[in-house]
Amino acid sequence: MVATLYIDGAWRQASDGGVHDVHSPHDQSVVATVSQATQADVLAAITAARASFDSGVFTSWSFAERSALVAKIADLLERDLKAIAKKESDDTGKRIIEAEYDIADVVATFRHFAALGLKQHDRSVDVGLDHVTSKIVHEPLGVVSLIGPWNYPLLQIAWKVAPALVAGCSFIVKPSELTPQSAIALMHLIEEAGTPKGVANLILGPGSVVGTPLISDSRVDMVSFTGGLNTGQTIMKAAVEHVRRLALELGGKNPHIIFADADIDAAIDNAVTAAFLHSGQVCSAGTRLIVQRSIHDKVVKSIVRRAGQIRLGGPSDLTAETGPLISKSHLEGVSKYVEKGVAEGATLLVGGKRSEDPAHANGWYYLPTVLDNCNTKMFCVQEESFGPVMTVEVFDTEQEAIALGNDTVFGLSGGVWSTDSAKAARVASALRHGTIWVNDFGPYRPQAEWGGYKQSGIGRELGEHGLGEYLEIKHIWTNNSPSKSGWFSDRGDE
Ligand code: TXE
Repeated sequence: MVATLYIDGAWRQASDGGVHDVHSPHDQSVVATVSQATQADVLAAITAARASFDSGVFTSWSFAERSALVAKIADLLERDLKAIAKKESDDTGKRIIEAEYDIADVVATFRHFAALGLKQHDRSVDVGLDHVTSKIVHEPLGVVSLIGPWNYPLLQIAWKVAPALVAGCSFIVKPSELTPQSAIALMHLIEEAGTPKGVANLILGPGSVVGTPLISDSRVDMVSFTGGLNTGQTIMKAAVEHVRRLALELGGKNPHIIFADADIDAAIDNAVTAAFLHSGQVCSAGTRLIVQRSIHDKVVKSIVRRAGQIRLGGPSDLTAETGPLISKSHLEGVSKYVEKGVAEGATLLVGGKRSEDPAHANGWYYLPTVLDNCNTKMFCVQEESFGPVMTVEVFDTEQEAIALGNDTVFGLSGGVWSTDSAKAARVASALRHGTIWVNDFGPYRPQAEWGGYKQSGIGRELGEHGLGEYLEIKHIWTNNSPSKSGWFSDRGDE
């Protein structure tokens, strides 16, 4: 019996007994078999979450008590870090060491929110009247659907689960159907830590089957989603009827600007990492290189050489530097994207095809690819490939660099390299993206907000705002010396 759905404090099989095999992107072997929920299971999970929220079983806990719970989950995650990383590596095909870094980030996320929950969030407002006490208080938002992607499966879910718990929400988590194992492991720890029954629920299955109730049921107060733009738009449409609150992280097409006065060696090295880390399956990947014309040839030549040297390999290949793409359909999508780029005039300098290494024959390996001579009218510059594909554009002036960096519907992140700190600061300020790195690319910390401008999303995760997404704000006005308002005349019984 496969019972990997967690509903109302119990591990259950799907109501129709349905299961789903998870395949390794490295060699297509079956790495796990998990339950595949039905819509009836989703409705049961929503019912459990709603009942637990409305009962007050968790909302009655203080922030400090819920913080202690989240800190305990962090301890348990730390205890099981290697085992969870192995599951995540199996599901995603990423190297074990990378998966271990990711789970360490999950622990840090839980610790951040546990600490944040201890801060005083409520405040008094001076309304200018001695007899009035005015207080702003924060309350749990309600029942939330938490839907995650496959690229950083547990981390993206942790950014939602940890603040939801600290806030006192009840929730239904749905990881990507491609990478469910680490979410199952997390739910076991949430249970072990002593979370009240019905607060945390886990649903597994494809969005096309289990997604609809999660995003449209009237009992769900908010959907927090990380994934593709199209799915985000579907979720927004579903939110209209009940004016449901949303938190969306929808990816990006992130400019990485290198000025001629940059520390070129460091910039090149970071540009390679920014574009090809996790084979480009990173929402903040620096896949749009925007380089000053005078250094274009030098920078691109070096990046092409470095890209051609990147070693691909599976989870246990100790020489590997990055892994496969997540699925066959994603590999096909990336291949078509590159073909389209070449057809619209880009120059293919390296990669542009599947790995021909026999060791990769059964996996979804795509070579690191550089497309030169690109411009903002091109599909390959405007659309996200979510694969190892760097496009190159050139600029002459600072204003041109800024204009190029902002010529996108997305706004998640960007980078700027220059030794002129005033210029770098001007560019950082002018770029309309949620995170800007100056002379760096990629690092983040759970203490700092993360999220997008424009079509990269709505709201922020992490930082302090990342908790605020799961809280309602209430103003309580108390008149300590009641008197008549005197607005309307009292004319007696006339
Ligand atoms: O995402 P989907 P996919 C981008 C990236 C990628 C593209 C598509 O460009 O190529 O999105 O990836 C669930 N109702 N990012 O197809 O489909 C789904 O089951 C409710 C960016 O994998 O959006 C999964 O759990 N849920 C990104 C989650 O949504 C639905 C990370 C994401 O899947 C649903 C991943 C529905 N109707 C991809 N349809 C980032 N921002 O980091 C699907 N889902």
